[in-house]
Amino acid sequence: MTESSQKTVVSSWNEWDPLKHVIVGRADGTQIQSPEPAVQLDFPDQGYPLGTSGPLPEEMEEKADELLDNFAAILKKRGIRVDRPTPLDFSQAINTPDWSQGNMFGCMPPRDVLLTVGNEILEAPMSFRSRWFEYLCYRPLLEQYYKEDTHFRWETAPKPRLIEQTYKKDFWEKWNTSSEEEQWRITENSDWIITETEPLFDAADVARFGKDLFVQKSMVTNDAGIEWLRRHYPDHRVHRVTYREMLPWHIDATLIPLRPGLVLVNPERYPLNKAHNELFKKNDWELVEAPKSVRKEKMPLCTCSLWLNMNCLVIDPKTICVEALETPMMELLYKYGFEVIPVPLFEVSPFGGGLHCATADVYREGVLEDYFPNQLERF
Ligand code: ABU
Repeated sequence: MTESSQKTVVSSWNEWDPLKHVIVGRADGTQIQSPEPAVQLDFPDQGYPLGTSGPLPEEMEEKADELLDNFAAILKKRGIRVDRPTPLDFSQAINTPDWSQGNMFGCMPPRDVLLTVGNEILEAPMSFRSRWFEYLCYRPLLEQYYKEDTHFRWETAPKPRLIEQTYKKDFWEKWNTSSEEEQWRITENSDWIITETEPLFDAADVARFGKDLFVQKSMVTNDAGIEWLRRHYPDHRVHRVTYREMLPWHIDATLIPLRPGLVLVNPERYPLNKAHNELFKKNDWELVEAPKSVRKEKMPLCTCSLWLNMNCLVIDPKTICVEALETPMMELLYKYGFEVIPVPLFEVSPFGGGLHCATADVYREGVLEDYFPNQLERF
């Protein structure tokens, strides 16, 4: 059967079951967002100092789209059905009754917006005003899946107000004038920009391990958001996790499940709760530390870290996509018996991430399983 003749099935319980259908993002029209409370973008050497906004340069966008098309072609060649979002005009200003925002962001990282758990795809709230309408890029696909798979549960989390009270007043001023010691103190208390006024989370702060979901509290995910997920998935165990990382956003360069019993961890971002590693060990999981990236410098206009070398896409428990120049990561994975598919994607990073970020699962063949039968109390 060719990938395009596959029947539409929405189902994915974890990050490693055989991938059959996926969404790959697009770089088209991505913007440096105009000022908003959730984020501070300051690229003075690249033409976008603090307070300025506008499109990423055309030649960067062309290259990123070429790489994303190539990634989609690699997946299709493996028999995986690939769909693509429909970009909006991200340069347009947007309004809700509560606020106005000068422009939007883009639709390169579907992983940030769409959370697939079983036969459900959930549209995440998002805490950036510039990303409030990003779900619209995926609506044509979700509408299609809804018609074609009668078991598909299409869900959206409560749309947040993102009003003044959603954000801590003067957070950035305090952060920018704090000593490094003080910044680590803020980090260890997870005292980030967003308040607990309303539930907020990005889908990319969730790592899926069957019955267990690890959800990171971060710059874009608050405790109210984690509690919302806990109530929304009553048959799952939702673990709130934090790591020693300044200004964290998204768990997928920190904790990457590779297959049952094997998880890739970031050696610099250790968990702040010791129950985290205890739970893995109590259930015979091996935690393997990621090597550093071969890159010494990030791409211009990039808000992601160099740890995107960890941001791999698992195709099945024996096969994995890794960024094409990241040979130390490939060598590590060879040692664990993986077939590695090298995929060039570094130039896509300014558009919102790496291989995992650039995708969202629609269908992985597999069922809900319990990989952590030995639980800890209060975690
Ligand atoms: N969206 C993944 C970004 C994580 C990181 O920059 O480390």
